[in-house]
Amino acid sequence: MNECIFCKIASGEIPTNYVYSDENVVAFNDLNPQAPVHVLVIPRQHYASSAAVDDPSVWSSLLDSAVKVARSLGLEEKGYRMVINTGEQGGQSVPHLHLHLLAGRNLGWPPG
Ligand code: DGP
Repeated sequence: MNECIFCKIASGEIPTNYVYSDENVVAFNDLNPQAPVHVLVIPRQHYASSAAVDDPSVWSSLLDSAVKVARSLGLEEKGYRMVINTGEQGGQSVPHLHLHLLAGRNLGWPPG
């Protein structure tokens, strides 16, 4: 966990411009954006993935924060997508729970 890149972003060890932050969550722009808006929302506490979450309040703070970010960026009218990749087949590459908030173009469905 000491080597977790998202823990370092959440703690401030890696300086990052937060789009949003509170006591439970930080949000910041994805390094490799897949849409004009691509924000990652993460809990400050380390969970390796969605499968590791054992406290329902993690979901309320994560989702509530993501909606706040969407509102603050004015995304409600045209819409947005929230994605949580989990595990190998889910396409997760960083083992710290994170929610992708994507917007700014028509997003295809189904995902690849
Ligand atoms: P996933 O594939 O769902 O685990 O998404 C991980 C995302 O994290 C991917 O879109 C790239 C992004 N990412 C990885 N390392 C960093 C980083 O150091 N800073 C930022 N801002 N984003 C990162």
